[in-house]
Amino acid sequence: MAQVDFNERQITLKVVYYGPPRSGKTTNLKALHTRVDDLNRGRLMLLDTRDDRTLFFDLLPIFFRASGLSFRLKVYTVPGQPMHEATRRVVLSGADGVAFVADSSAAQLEANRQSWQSLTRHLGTLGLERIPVVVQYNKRDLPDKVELSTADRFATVDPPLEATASEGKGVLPTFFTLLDRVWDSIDADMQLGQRFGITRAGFREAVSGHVGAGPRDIV
Ligand SMILES: Nc1nc2c(ncn2[C@@H]2O[C@H](COP(=O)(O)OP(=O)(O)OP(=O)(O)O)[C@@H](O)[C@H]2O)c(=O)[nH]1
Ligand SMILES: [Mg+2]
Repeated sequence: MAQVDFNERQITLKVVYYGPPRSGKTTNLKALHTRVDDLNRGRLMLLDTRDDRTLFFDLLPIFFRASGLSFRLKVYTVPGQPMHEATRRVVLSGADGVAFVADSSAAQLEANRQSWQSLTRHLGTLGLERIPVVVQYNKRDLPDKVELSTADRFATVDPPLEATASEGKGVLPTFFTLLDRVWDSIDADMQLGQRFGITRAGFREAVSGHVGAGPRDIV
C-alpha cells in the first residue's frame, strides 16, 4: 500500500515490472532512466550477474514535488529466471501496481502464461489482488511476434500496450498508464485528491514534467 505521510505531505509509491525471463523488464527500466531529468532521479541500481540476468531486482527511484507534496516513486524489476521465485515475491510485497512485461515472440507464449500465473499467485498470498496491473507486449520488432488483437490479455480489462524497449519505444506510455491506474486505485482508498487537493491530471502533469514525454514516445 502507498505510504502516505500526512504531516510531511509525502507520498511514496512502489511499482514493479514483472514478467518471464528476458522479456525486457530491465531494458524498460534503463530506457525510463534515460528519460528522467537528472535532478529528479536517484541512482539506477542494477543488481545482475555478469551476463545481465537480474539477480535480485533493479531499482529506479524518481523524486519530485507537486502541489506542495513530495513524491517518491520507486520503480522495481523482478528477476525472471525460474529459480528466483522467492525473490519475486519479496520484490512484489508492498507494491501499488504492476507492469507485466510479456514477450511478443510466439515461442514465449507458455513462458508468459507461467509468469502470469506466478504473478497472480504471489499477489494473492500478499493480499495484493486488487492492485492495478497493466500488460505490455515487448519486443514488437521480432518477426515471430504474436498479433496484438488476438494476444492473451490475461485477466486485464485494458487492451495490452506494445513496446520495443530496446529502441525506447512504448516505454513511457506503459509507465504513464500504470501510474494513472495506480493513482486511481490509491485515490479511491485514501482520498488523496480530497485530502491534498491534487487530481490525477495534476499528478500526471507533474510526473511528465520530470519524465520526458517527447512525441517519439507518445506514439
Ligand atoms: N529484439 C528485442 N530485444 C529486446 C527488446 N527489449 C529487450 N530486448 C533484449 O532482450 C534481452 C533481455 O533483456 P532484459 O531487459 O535484460 O530482460 P529481463 O526481463 O530484465 O531479464 P531477466 O532479468 O533475466 O528476467 C536483452 O538482450 C535485451 O537487449 C526489444 O524490444 N526487442
Ligand atoms: Mg532483468
